Amino acid sequence: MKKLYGNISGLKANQIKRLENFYRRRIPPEFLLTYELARDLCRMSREIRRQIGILVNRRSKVVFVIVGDNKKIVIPNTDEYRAAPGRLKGLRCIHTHLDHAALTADDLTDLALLRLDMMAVLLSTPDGLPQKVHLAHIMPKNSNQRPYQILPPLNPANLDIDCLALIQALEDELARVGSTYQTNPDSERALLVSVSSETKRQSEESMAELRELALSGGIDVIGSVIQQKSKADSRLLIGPGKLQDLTLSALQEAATMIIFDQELNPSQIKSITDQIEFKVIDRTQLILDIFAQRAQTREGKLQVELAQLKYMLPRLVMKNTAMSRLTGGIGGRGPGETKLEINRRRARDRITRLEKALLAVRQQRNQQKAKRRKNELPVISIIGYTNAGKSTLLNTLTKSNVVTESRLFATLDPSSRRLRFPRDFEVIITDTVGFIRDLPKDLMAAFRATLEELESADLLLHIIDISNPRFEEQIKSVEKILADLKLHKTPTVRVLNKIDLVDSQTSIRLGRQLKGTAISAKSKSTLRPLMEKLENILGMTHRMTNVD
Ligand SMILES: Nc1nc2c(ncn2[C@@H]2O[C@H](COP(=O)(O)OP(=O)(O)OP(=O)(O)O)[C@@H](O)[C@H]2O)c(=O)[nH]1
Ligand SMILES: [Mg+2]
Repeated sequence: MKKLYGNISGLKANQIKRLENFYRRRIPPEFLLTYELARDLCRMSREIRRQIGILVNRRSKVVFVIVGDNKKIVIPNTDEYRAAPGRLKGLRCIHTHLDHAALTADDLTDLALLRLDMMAVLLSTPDGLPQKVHLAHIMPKNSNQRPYQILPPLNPANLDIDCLALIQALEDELARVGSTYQTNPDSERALLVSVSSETKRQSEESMAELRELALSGGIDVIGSVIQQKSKADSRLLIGPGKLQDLTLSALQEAATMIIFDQELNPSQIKSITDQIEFKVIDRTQLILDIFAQRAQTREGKLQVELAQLKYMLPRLVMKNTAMSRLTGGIGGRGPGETKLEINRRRARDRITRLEKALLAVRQQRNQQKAKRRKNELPVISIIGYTNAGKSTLLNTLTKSNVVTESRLFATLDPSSRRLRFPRDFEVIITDTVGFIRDLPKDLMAAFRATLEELESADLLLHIIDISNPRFEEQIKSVEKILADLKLHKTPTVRVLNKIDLVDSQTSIRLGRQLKGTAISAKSKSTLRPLMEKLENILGMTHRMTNVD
C-alpha cells in the first residue's frame, strides 16, 4: 500500500487505513471523480477536520493521498512526474475545503506553478455530503490573456465531464502554441527575469545585456519581465504572485527555462525551484556556461570547469531535486553533465585535481613568458568590454584571423602576434578575453592567471564600442576590473571603435570628451592616427630602455 502524505499525526489507525484505501479507488476516464469518491472524501475530511487531497494521473489512478490541516494541504514533491516544456503535469488535484471558499489564490498558484492538469475543490455540507465542485485549468495563451479558467461550479451528481478528453485537448492546444514558436527544437527557450531596486533604465539596460548573453549562449529568448522592488524579498527575491505570473507566461510561451539577471543565492534558488517546475539559472551561471561552450585550450577548459564547480559547490548543500534543475545548466554542459549524481565530496575532489592540473599548465606558460621576456619586445595588450572589437583590431593590425563574432565572449583564450611598426621596431600584441559588468567572482578567480598576463603588458589598448548605447557603463566596468587587477597604473590608450556606425560629429565629440583615438577596427585606413600614437609612446619607452 502506498503511504499517505502530509499531516497524519494524531489520526486513529482505522482512519489511516480508510485514507490508504483511497489509493484503491478507480475513476472512469470521463469522470473528474465519481460521486461515491467525492462523498467519501467529504465525509472523511469532516470526520478528521482536515483537508484531504488526491492527485490523479492520466490513467485515472490515485497516485497521491494527502492530508492537510483545516485550512490547507501541501502538495508533496511530484518531480517524478516532470512535465515536458509546453505540457501539463499529467496529474490533477482534487481536494476538500472545510469552509465554503471556492478555489483560493493558493489553489490557483499550485495549479499554475506545478502545471497541474486541473485543480478541483470539493465543498460539503456540515454532515459531509458533497455540495459543489469548483474546477479550474490552465489556459493556453489567448487574446484576453487570462492565464487560467475557472469553470462554472459542478453539481456532484454530474461529474461526467469528459475529463481526459478535456485535458488532452488543453494540452494539444498548449503544445500547438509552443511549436509555432519553436525555431530549433534543440535550443532552450528562456524567459528572462530581473528583480531589482535599480532605476528602470538601469534594469532595462542590464536586461538588454542579459538578452545578448542568452543569444550568445545559443538560447532563444521568448520574453522578459522586469520587477522593480524597493527592497528585494531576501528569501524569494521575487514575490509569490509575480512568480506565479512568471510561471504562467513561461508555460504559455513554451519556455524551457527561466534566467534571472540577479545572482541567486543557494536559499533563493531552493525556494524558487521548490515552487516552480522550470529550470532556473542566473546570469552568473549563464556566463559560466558560455565560457564552457567557448573554451578551446586545455587551460581555458580547466579554468571554466573550476569556476563552474566552485559556483555549484555551496548550492549542492541541499540534497533536493532543485539540484537537478540547477546543475543542468543550459543544455547540461560542463560539470552539469553529471547532474544528479554529483555530490559535494566528488565536487571537492574534482576541484583539487583541477587546481593541480592548472598549476602545471601555468608553470609551463610562465617558462614561455620568461623566454619572451628575454626577447625584450614591448607588449601591447588589447582589452575592453566583450564584443567591443578587440579581435577585429588584432586581425586588421597583424593580418591574422583570430575568431571575431558578433557574440559576447567570442574570444576566451588569449592570442599573441608580432606587430611591426613603420619606424622599424616590433612589439608583441595580445588579444584577451572580454570584460563584462559584474564578472562572476569565481570566473575572475579562475581567469586570474590569464588576466595576470596583462601585468606584463607595457601598454593597454582599451577598446570602446561607441556604437553601443551602454558604452559609458562599459568603460566604468572595464576600469573597475583593471583596478581590481591592480592594472590601473599601466599606461592605457583609449580607442573608440566602430566609428563607421556613428555620425562623424559624434565620434569627434566623443574623441575629445573621452580623450581617445577614434578608429574602425574593420578598416585599415582608419588606423593610422592610432599607429602613430602607439609609435610615439612605445618609441619613447623603447629608446629609454635602450639607453639603460
Ligand atoms: N561596424 C563595425 N563592426 C565592427 C568593428 N569592429 C568590430 N566589429 C564587429 O563587432 C563584433 C565583435 O568583434 P570582435 O572583434 O569579435 O570583438 P571582441 O572584442 O574580440 O569580442 P569578444 O572576444 O567577444 O570579447 C564583430 O561582429 C565585428 O565584426 C567596426 O569597426 N565597425
Ligand atoms: Mg575577441
